[in-house]
This record gives sequence, structure tokens and C-alpha cells, in this order.
Amino acid sequence: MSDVILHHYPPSPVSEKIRAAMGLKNLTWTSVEQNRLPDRPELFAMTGGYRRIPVMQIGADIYCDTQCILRELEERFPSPSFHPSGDAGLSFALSRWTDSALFELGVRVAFAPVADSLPPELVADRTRLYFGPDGDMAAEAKDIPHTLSQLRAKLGWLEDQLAVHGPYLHGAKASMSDLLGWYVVWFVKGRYAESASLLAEFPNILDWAAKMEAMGHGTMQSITPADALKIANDASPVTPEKSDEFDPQGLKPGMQVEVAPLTNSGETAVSGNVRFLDRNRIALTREDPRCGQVVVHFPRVGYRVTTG
Ligand SMILES: N[C@@H](CCC(=O)N[C@@H](CS)C(=O)NCC(=O)O)C(=O)O
Repeated sequence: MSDVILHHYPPSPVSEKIRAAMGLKNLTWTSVEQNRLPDRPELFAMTGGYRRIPVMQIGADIYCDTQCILRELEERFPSPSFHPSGDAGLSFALSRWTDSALFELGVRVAFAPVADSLPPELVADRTRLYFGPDGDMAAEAKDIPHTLSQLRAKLGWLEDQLAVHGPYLHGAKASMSDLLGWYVVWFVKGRYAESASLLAEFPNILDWAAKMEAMGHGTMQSITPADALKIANDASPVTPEKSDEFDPQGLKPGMQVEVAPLTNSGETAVSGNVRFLDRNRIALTREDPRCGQVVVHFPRVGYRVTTG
């Protein structure tokens, strides 16, 4: 069984980014299917309550957010690289657009027109999560023509890039940028009933999407959330202690802190002691009776660290 464990659920688009990343690197990995609603006791024991999906686990080291997951996969499995043309900086910058403005359009198009046929608790949860406390899915449904006008223009940017540099966004080989565009296109293609007509004017996106689909998800086998918890309990974290003399908040290993995503949807802050710091990542040591000591990694970008 592979040590690389991905906590996810099949319809999750952000998880598709990482499943496709496994395919790009042709990795063998272990899948833990989590609930679609945040009833995930084993995972929360390990993360300290971080509520988003996916999460990657390697023994007792836990990686929250796809920014951290992609960095860790690249460090552990450098070949083939997520950055075949050396454009890591551009890809991370691009991720701040795909994972915000572009993904939010995808959420509107995928959820709003079918919200009436989805479980009300799922709709209520995702409305609050993605559109904040004043979100209104019925209003989003009425506004779909406008939303499509925004999405169409942005898909056009991907189309233009592929037309000049294709078959992938940076040229001959698939890169992290392709994973970023792909998971939103995958989401819209799979969930928006009119996606065929939306995408019909984008022949380069259609060719590229077929290639991304064919890349697959690597090789996967499944275990249960309880199995994954036991793996964490039986392992010790391997993340080294690391300080960062330039840290603008004066954070140091050993300090007690809280880390929370910068959203307005009231997501749980995770508490722990700083173990590792650099400008992209912070990792916290925490203990839970169900999994023993774990080290939980978060990105710096998009998260606020507060000291007690
Ligand atoms: N910034 C996060 C975003 C993850 C995200 O929003 N994931 C969605 C699933 S596609 C989610 O967690 N939705 C709520 C849930 O599943 O509880 C990342 O890059 O991993």
C-alpha cells in the first residue's frame, strides 16, 4: 500500500486537481473517501478541524490545501515535474486566479441551476461556504446568463493560451498550470447541463481536456478513514523543525498559534505549536488522543496565523 493517502470524495473538483496531479506523476496512492458534508471525525482528529477537502496524509504528517499538497508531491516525487518549463512561480500565481475568481464561477454554474434537486443541507452548507452568510443560491440561479458571460470570457483566456502554446498551457508537457485549469473545466463539464454548448467554441480546450482526462489518476487503492487514523497513530511525524529569520510576524518554532483560512464563512482555526516555517508554509505540531502526535501543514497565502 502506498504511504501517500488522499482524503477526498469523488465529486470534489478541488480533489480532482490532486487526482490529476497523481496521474501527471503516475503515482500509486491510497484513497480515503470522506463524507461530502463535514461529518469527518477521523480526519478532523488529524487536522484539528480544518474543514476543506482534499487533505493529504503521509504517516503522521498531514497536508492541508492543494497549495501544500502540490509542493509536497513535487518535493517527494520530482520527476516528472509539475514545472517542466520551470514556471513554478507563474503557476502558483495563476492558482490565485483559478482557485478564486474562476472556481467561484464554476461553483455558480455547477450548483445554482440544479440546487433545487440537491439535498437542502448540502445547498445550505455550500452557499454559506462559497457565497458567505448572505449568499443566495436562488439569486445565483437567476443570474446564470451573466455568470456565463464572465466564465466564457475567462475560458477564452485558456483557449488563447492553448492556441499559441498548446497542447498544454506551457507547451509540450502537462504542468501544474494545466491541473489548475483542468479541475474547473472538469467541474463545469461534469455538472453543468449545457456545458457542451458552452465549450463548443473552444476547440483547443476540448482537445486539451481529452488529454487531461486520458492522463488519468495514477494507481489507487482504498482504505477507510479508521485505517488512516490508525496509520497516523502508528507513525511519528517526519517534518523537521525549521525557523525563518525573515518571518514578518516574528513566529518561531515552539510558539503556540492558530491558523485559519481567510474566508468569511466561519471556518475552524487549527491550534498547535509551530514546527516548521518558511514563506510558503507553516506546520504545527498537535496532539489528539485518537492519532497521537501529528504535524499539520498549511500554506501561508490565504491563511492567517494568530498568536495566543
Ligand atoms: N483552498 C482549498 C480549497 C478546497 C475546497 O474548497 N474544497 C472544497 C471541495 S471541492 C470543499 O472543501 N468544500 C467543502 C467540503 O467539502 O466540506 C484547497 O486548495 O485545497
